[in-house]
Amino acid sequence: MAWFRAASGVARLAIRKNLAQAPHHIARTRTSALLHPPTRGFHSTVLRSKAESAAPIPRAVPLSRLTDSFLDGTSSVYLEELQRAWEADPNSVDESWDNFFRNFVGQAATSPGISGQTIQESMRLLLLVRAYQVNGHMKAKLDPLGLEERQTPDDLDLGFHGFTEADLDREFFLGVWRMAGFLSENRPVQTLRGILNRLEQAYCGPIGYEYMHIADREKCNWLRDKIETVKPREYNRERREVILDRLIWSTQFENFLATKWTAAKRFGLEGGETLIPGMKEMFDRAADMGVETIVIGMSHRGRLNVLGNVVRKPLRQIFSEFSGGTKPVDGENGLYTGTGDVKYHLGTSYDRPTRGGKRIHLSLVANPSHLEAVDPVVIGKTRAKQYYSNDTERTKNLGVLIHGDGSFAGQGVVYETLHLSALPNYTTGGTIHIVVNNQVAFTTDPRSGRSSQYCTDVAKALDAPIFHVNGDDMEAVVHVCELAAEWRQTFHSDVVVDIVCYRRFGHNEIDEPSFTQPTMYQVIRNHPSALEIYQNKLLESEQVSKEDIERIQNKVNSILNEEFINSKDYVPRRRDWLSAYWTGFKSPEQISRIRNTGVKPEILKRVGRAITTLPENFKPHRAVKKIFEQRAQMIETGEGIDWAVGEALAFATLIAEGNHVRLSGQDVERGTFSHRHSVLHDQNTGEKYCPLDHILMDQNEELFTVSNSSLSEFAVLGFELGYSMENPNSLLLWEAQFGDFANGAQVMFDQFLSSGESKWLRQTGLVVLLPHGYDGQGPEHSSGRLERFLQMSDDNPYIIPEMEPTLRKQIQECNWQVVNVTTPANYFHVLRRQIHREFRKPLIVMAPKNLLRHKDCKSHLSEFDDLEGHPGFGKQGTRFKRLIKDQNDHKEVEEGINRLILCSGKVYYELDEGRKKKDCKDVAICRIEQLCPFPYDLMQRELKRYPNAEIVWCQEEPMNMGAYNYIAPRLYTAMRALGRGTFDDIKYVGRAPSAATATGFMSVHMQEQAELVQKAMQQGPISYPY
Ligand SMILES: Cc1ncc(C[n+]2csc(CCOP(=O)(O)OP(=O)(O)O)c2C)c(N)n1
Ligand SMILES: [Mg+2]
Repeated sequence: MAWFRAASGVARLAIRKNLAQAPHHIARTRTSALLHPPTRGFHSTVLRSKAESAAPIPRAVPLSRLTDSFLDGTSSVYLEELQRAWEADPNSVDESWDNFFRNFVGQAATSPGISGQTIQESMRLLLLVRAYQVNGHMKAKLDPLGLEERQTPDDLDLGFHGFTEADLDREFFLGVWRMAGFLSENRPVQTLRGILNRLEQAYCGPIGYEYMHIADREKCNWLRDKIETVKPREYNRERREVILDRLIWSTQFENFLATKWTAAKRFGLEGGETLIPGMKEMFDRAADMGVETIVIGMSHRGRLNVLGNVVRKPLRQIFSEFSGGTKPVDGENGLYTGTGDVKYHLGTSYDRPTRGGKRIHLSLVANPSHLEAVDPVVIGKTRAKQYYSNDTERTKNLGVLIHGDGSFAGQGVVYETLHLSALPNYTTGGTIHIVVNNQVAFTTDPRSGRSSQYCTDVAKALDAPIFHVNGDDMEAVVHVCELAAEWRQTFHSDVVVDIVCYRRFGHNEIDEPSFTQPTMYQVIRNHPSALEIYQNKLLESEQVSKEDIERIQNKVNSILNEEFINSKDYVPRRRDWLSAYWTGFKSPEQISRIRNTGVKPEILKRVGRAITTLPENFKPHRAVKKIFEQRAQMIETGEGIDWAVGEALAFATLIAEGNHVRLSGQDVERGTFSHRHSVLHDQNTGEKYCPLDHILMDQNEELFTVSNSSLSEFAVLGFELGYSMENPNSLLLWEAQFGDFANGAQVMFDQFLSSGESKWLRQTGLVVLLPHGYDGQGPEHSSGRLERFLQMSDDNPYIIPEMEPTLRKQIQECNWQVVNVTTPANYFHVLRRQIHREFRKPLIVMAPKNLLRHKDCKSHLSEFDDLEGHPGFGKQGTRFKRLIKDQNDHKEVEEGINRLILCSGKVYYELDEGRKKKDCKDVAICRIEQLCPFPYDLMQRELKRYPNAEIVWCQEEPMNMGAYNYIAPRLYTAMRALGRGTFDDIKYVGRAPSAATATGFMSVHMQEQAELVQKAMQQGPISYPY
């Protein structure tokens, strides 16, 4: 029977092909629209001439005299064969044919009034139903302004399927199908008019459903069942009053702000006010279905309304911010306010009671102006909440993103974020996306803003259902919002609600929209508000009286006025910028103790063994086995610890202390440079083994997470940033494949990482690893763009801050730390330092490439421990070394040193080798391991040590790159304070300024590298740059 299956497969393919061509029909119609003006509604289209129809219409032939196949209308053999096979064994044919024959054969003949129905008609009827399911949304009445020009696809025409008006009152046998929705009803015989009415009502009303792109049959059936219900949606009086109340709040809130602050920018929601009741109903439904916490991300439009009415930020606070901002009260300790941000960017979080009597925790994440950049941050934060609340099913913590139509279609990070949605280490069990689709982006029409039919089309790549809804239809908005919550809680995947609305005023309150959208705004001017429309509807239904409406309006008005009065004496509470997990953490104004980061030798040995031991039957790759044997040896002897082991020891010791460690980025499991091998693959079974999962007994699977990411920088970095902000007891790292690729995530650095604490008082200890170093790999893989991070550092180059260890707040007061570390032990300590302090600060690491295997880039295990007298042990104990002094045993003052070379990163090893080769005994080399904030104290210690030395900054980067421009003024400040010369006394050795980061020719690179080492070691004084 194989051929039957194959044949039916062909038939199925043909049907699918037909359906899949739907968009092409639309495209074709668009071109032909010039010849044939568009017709709307089915009555006019059924009368189209045959010549106008897009597909050939098969002739009707009774089943008994069938000579045509239903597809090409020429032969009955195929069907009869199929029927015979089915009669012999129903399982021998495809399920769809099984359904067909079971429903059709036998019954059609006996059903009254349908004796003339042909098998082709049955098939065409099914295709018609299908067409509505696939394309019905194209005919839905989505645009409140009625301005949208859309072509109705051909396959929604009766004529296209070979029916005429004469068939409308004929009864047709539809069959009883094993499929949810319309076709599953027990009404196998219906008139064509009845069938069409039902389809129009389900698919072409105020909601346009796009779901037939979803491959999963169960999901489609679930939706079909909800969409094709017999009874139209109805809310009872109580529900309607609640919805009305919420719509009044939403509308009055904007009106109130508009009257009190006429010229203030607030990016009002007018025209899209139904968003607020929609969101609230969505959250109530989500809470009914188990959601306890919602993390929200959104941009400017309606943000204040969401803050006030959904998240319930106190109105008095919002109003106080409008009247000039919430300044701190003088003298209150710890009331750090940072630089602040405009009111429509601030975030907040509150507990809100729900309709069902539960409480739900809502947080709106602070966001920058850069549209959609907050998306991955919200998702990362949601994922972190799931981890910390042990929400393994991901049903208690939900992420909700609100987008604009222009930005959803235009910003690439939307796509990058969507693609995280089903990845095991990034999924949050589905995000609900709401698009406030006001059909304009600033002054740009959709026709200039996107190439797709809908602004939401990008989500189709994900199999997410998309519900387009007319934003003027309050109850339709509520319906899809609830449906979205149900979908998310049922299928744990993304869903999109597209609220098609309009923007009543300009882009902001002082903008004139008629400059660019005159006709649209003529319509808008005369268009009633969603509230007026809903009030009229309720009055007509007689469920709500005029008095009821007035009562609610008066209540809302009086609360708004009361809050306005209260806002005048509003005193900000101590900023709760540190949520529960952050209790006890210090603000930049409070001194935080500097701690040691060395670890007891026995713990180092113990975790060292755990990370180098593999299960007995595990068969790693030969080369990996060798690496692990060498690692075990390093731990045993304490000799020659390399970069990867230093890093693994940092992770392992932090895990042993109960911290969560998560490293993500492209290919981080093995490591781009094949050095990390944090996940091993059994060469026989393919099974994976991650040694760092086995530090503790019964270690939680996620306590250590290392994960290869999708090939995105922007979204993945944003995700990790959001994740890191949830709980300080975690080391979160994002690694770029090569440092230069981090520029794809530049927005995250500019808008969040470098400035988030200052703008929004949110700390993060995120670590960013950027492979950097000049190895002759060409212009693209040499530079992590160190200069950019340094340029964004906010430490004042001309002021030396308090450097006394017990009073030092230098790092706390700086926006981030930038390091270029040169030893495995120092890398270990800088990572551990991220956790062992009472504040959190981003750490940018220029990560090495050739040092990963460099013979001299090794540390001894004693540099990691906390034993007095051991090499890492300084005055206070074992810590990260911000500056590494010359490795020759120099005394406190070395008058014989004629040159002090200051450098950072791997060039140190080349300089050291050059010095040895030339036996330059009068040259000292110091490594500045922490560039930002600048280690003034240690720098001055070294300057004093070498009173006669010429001071040289040596870097391998071109002069306009690397650390030179950052170091020079700070070094000068340090020198000036010691009376040690001027700016001109800082000699530069490095590459000349350049547009490209590096040469593409290996030979040129080698020559340049040799020259700079040679110059640094030259006999006479260095005259460059003059
Ligand atoms: C990445 C980015 N580019 C440009 C802007 C400037 N800008 C602010 S709002 C806006 C229009 C947004 O349109 P849409 O997404 O439809 O939202 P709406 O304002 O219509 O609600 C633009 C271009 C921005 N904030 N971010
Ligand atoms: Mg818009």
